[in-house]
Amino acid sequence: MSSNPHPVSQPAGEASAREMYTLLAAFADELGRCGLREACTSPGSRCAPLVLTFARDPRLRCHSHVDERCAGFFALGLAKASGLPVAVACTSGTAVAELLPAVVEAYEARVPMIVLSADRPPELRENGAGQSIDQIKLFGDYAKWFFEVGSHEATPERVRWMRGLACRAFWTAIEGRPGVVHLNFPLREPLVCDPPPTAPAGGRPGGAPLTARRPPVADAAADAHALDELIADRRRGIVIAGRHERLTPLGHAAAAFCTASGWPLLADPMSGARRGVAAIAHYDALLREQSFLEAHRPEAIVRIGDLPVSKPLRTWLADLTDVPQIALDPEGAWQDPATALSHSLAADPAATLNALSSKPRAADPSWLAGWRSADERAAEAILRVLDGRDGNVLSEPALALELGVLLPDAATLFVASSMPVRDIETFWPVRADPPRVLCNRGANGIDGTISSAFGTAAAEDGPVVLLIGDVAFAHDIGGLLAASRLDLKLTIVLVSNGGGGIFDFLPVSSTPMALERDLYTEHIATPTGLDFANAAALYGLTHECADSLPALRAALERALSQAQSAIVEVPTAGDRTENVHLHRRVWSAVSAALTS
Ligand SMILES: Cc1ncc(C[n+]2csc(CCOP(=O)(O)OP(=O)(O)O)c2C)c(N)n1
Ligand SMILES: [Mg+2]
Repeated sequence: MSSNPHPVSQPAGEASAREMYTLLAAFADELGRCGLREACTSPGSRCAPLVLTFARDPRLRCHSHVDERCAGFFALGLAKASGLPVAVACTSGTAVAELLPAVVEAYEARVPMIVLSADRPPELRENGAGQSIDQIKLFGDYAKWFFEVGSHEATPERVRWMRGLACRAFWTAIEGRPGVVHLNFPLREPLVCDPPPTAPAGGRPGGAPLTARRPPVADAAADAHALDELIADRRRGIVIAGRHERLTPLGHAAAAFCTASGWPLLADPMSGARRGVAAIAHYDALLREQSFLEAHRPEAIVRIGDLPVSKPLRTWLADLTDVPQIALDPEGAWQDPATALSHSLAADPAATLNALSSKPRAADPSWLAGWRSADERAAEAILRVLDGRDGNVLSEPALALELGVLLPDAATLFVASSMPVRDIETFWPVRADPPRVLCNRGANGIDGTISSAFGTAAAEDGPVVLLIGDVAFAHDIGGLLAASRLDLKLTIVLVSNGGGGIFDFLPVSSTPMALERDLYTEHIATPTGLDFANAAALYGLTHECADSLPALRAALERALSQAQSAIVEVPTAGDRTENVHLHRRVWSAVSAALTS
């Protein structure tokens, strides 16, 4: 050790451990100065210096996880909900690889995360030393930035460099197109240091970061002007709003712009914009009716957030290539599989729409009125179909609709991929101030959903409810451990429909090659056969079944008012195909209502 900040009498190993802990303490301290508030840890020996340093920093809340895959998805849910990067520290070997699915989702959904992997030092790599794999650039291009940190002496210069590294990691994760930064830390034994170094030196006075970074500031007036030039003479326009989980006032801005312009607002609940008088809730059903499409051709389309999930909406947009379609896409997400966009503006959507709302625009009142009247007819048709069923059966569409009515404004709904996210889009009503809706929709995986919802629960002040299918639930059943280990409160509404109900909508469910020996059920639908009450008992959640609307209302009320996490199981398993028929009856009823 060259610049010796410690007594010479200290054994070499102990001194090097002290230097390692000093550097890590500076790193964690600097992340805290930049604004990091949350970190996830997972166990191990090699990662102990990282994990203990983070856990000892008073500014950071550290959430301990047994399973790195759960830790990754928990961090993702927390980062989505808070809008801030979350750090995830793990040990060497396959532990790091367990983070891959969450890293992929964070890349696709543009969520900031900082992965800190412990590694063996170079002399213990590729030579049979235990628990050592090649961790260099393990996530490939799914990480925005990879850096091999190396091992260093804790000279004042290196402590300063370590602080600078923390700043760069934090700002890189959050700015531009947010995503994952991966830093790999070779850590040499001994891995403990008692007593550990206390206040790390070299921080700026007043708790300021070493390097404060200012992101580019959008010029909302100029962006609004650019958008206005493109849509100025178009009175029959439409705004399409898809997944936008950032903490921005986009929902209000889109609603205000559409109200002022007389433009219908086709908003997925994940956009936060299904609100206000211009919101059209049932576009998925409306756009299945050909005569409606022909009579409601827009002159311009403004797209914000990701593309909504609805297939009829996507098909419609793909067919409207001769209509100007303008995306407000500040993060360069390029949500355009049909190459239908005519313009993509790197403009902040909320600020741009707000700036434009104040400018009077010529509206065509009959345009919005036509959409609204169709939406009202669709809503009535849907209610007639759902009410016309046996009142004791709680269908999947009725459940989605009911959650849209029952959940308090302050709640957050985390929705799983598969039918939950689709049913919420199709049946969720327009509300004045709707609950926040989140979903792992970057890569459409059903993995890690319970963990992501618990991560969201760690960030939100209001109640958090998860709507999830039985296969997705089984996939991440270990995520339930967060309820007791982290003392978090989540209300899980579990749709128990005997496997992947989504596949019953697809040709694979009726093709002879899959029906032979019922290969379809065993290999595609994959019913789990689990008694979910046992899962609740094992992980310390309450469990009850709700098989009617009144039972659901009562069970939800109990679950939301208790301190413990809960599973409210909705068993619709009787016949998965009945769910398909019900959806088809809904779509036909809406078509009939539009054409009568
Ligand atoms: C990690 C991952 N594995 C597989 C899939 C393919 N997949 C899509 S939906 C689905 C079934 C989900 O079933 P469930 O959670 O019960 O929801 P339901 O279809 O019944 O609404 C599967 C396996 C996926 N999206 N992600
Ligand atoms: Mg299912």
